[in-house]
Amino acid sequence: MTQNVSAQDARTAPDSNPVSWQTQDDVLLITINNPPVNALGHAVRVGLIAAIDALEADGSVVGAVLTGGGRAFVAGADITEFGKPIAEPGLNEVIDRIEGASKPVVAAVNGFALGGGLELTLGCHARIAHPKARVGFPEVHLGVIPGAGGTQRMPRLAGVEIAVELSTTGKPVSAARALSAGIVEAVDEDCVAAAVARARELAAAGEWTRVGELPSPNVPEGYFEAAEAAIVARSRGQISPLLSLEAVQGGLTLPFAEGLKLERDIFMRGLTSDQSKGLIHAFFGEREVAKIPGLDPAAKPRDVARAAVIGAGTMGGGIAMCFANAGIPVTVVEQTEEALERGLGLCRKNYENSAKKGRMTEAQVEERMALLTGTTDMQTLAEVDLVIEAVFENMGVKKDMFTRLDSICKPGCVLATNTSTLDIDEIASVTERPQDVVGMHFFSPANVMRLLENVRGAETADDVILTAMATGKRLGKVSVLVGVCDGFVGNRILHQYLRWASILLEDGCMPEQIDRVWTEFGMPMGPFAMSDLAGLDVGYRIRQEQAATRSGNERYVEIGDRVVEMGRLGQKTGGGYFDYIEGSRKPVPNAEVTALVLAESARKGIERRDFSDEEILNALTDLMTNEGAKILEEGIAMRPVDIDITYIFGYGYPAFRGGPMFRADAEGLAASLERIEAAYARTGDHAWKPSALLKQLVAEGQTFEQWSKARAA
Ligand code: 3H9
Repeated sequence: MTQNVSAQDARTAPDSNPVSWQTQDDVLLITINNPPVNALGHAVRVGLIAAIDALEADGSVVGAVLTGGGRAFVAGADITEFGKPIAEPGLNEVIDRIEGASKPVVAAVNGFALGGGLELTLGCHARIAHPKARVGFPEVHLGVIPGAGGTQRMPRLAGVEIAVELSTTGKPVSAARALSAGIVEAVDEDCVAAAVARARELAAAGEWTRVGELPSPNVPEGYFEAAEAAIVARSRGQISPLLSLEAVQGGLTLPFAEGLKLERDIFMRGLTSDQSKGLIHAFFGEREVAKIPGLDPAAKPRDVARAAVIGAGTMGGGIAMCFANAGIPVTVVEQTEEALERGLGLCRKNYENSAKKGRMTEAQVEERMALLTGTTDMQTLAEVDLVIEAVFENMGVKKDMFTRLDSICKPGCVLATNTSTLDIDEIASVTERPQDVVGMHFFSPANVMRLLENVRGAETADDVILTAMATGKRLGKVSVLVGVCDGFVGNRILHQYLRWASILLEDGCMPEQIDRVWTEFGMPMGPFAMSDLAGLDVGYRIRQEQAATRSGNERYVEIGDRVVEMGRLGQKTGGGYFDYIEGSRKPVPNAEVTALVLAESARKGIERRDFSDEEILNALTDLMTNEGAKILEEGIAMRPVDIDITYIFGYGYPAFRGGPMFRADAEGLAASLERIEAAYARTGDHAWKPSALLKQLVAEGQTFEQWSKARAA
């Protein structure tokens, strides 16, 4: 017997058939088929209720197995339904029906069971996972908490520690870990067959566990205080992890039904928060940036079976590791054997450190190293499908390199540059194939940072753009496509607020105040600690080179140069703007730097004044808004969401604020423009020249998002 929900549910018969069931002798096999990830949308919930009705009605079956079609069990609630009125039945009602069924229901967790998907398994009477399954509560990443009993059932089933870990970090765990934690009772390659057998066993025994009826576990004294302190320390102002903790803790002393009510209230607090709106924007934005409007629909990414990276420095080595990590053979080219040995040695050291920390096995270290081939012979590049140049940031050097690549690489090979500032079109102009040239700007450390800024030149072919985007995906990156300008999207905006942070120093602030404001906002570090981490000498050298041509009209702050001349180059020399106590990355104010800041203001005859934290935050974020708007009006970024995702994944911008453009919309563009215009009138500085787009949007009463949607329509 095979049936589908649409044929039989009276409440609202959906058009599609996302839940089907069939008998396997005396067990009903219920399958959720709602591609791509089996989210628990309304039709699925209706279908599940109908399936349980069928289980109850069919006297020939003794129990049921619940599984997912495709690669997912269930990825959770349907996030597109968030914020809309809930169409009955809700997920709690579905889980309640399963848990209260008169016959046992066993979950065969065939793939990822996330959020509501994991909660659905907790309503079942036993869980058996495929070895590749992953389970977790990622709700915190959307600004909410598990809202269908997860914070109440998980502690009862597997204990408070794992419930708190899953629901406050949002990180999924493997089937093996789920087994050892007691979340699933077995792991089996054929989890469906094992679940069928288990359902029969439970039916024969005539008893099974309803997790909601288990007693609350005991918790060691002081556990929640310690957990709260740890969450506050790592979540940088994000509230959802604390909300999850509150739900777990609150439920322990309540009857189960009361615990569910508490969880629901806290879930709604999360869902109606601004943070949740920002996080949901970031979730969909991460996926939207992969979609490139306007490309030839027939264009397909080119095959990349073998890649090469030129330069085995920190950047080149990191990029090469990204390829090895993705299982793609990669050739690393250097000028000398020594440089090659040093570079590959660093890659090995990096992998071995990961192995020491238990993040990979020794065998995996060797597997990855085997994918990295070093050479000093450029001719070997004739065989590769994609080359990424990561040599010294100098136009002459890059042009020379691209001339050589043009003569060596096979037709159709993608020629990419990792430049962070230089004009891709000028680089492409030295080749006979500018259509094959593209920017692939990795962020340091390249093997860690998620962002990949792909840069489209004037002549870059559509299939080359798609190759850069697809390669980014294979490397596990979030790729954003941008256009050519100085600094592209990320560093162009960064330059504006770093420069202004220095001006604020001269006008009355100290590095520690500005950095504190920025970290309290949710950034991982302030502008000065970030400069110290990157090293102050590179910027210094560039500024020295630019000195002769610098416009006298641009305000130039010399504090950074003086810090370097004191021998303070940043963390690598033990200090820069700040001191760093050995073994710690925590910045500590330095008395000499404080004196230097005061002396520089005095030397320029500036009367220092106090700045409120709000003034500092407004200055830095208004500059981001204004520069972001200029980037949009020039077409360098296609959509505001491209800027948001660039900042979240490349610069650690707090995802709960949705990104700089999303936040600007939420805070109100009119107020921001008013401050920008006032700053421009006061300073005349080009950074504050109001963006024409920003002025237009304020005049029309529109947001960036509305403008973007209207253009896409
Ligand atoms: C929850 O469960 C709340 C409950 O506790 C309580 C409720 C009362 N809904 O990421 P991909 C789309 S909260 C709707 O590229 P992958 C996604 O937008 C939920 N859509 O695939 C994309 O669409 P498009 C807790 C969803 O293989 C497409 O599916 N769960 C959902 O790289 C493919 O996605 C989560 O937070 C969804 N839940 O990764 C899990 N999930 O093609 C969120 C995905 O149009 N999901 N889509 O761009 C994920 O983490 C990943 O999608 C997953 C697959 C790991 C599952």
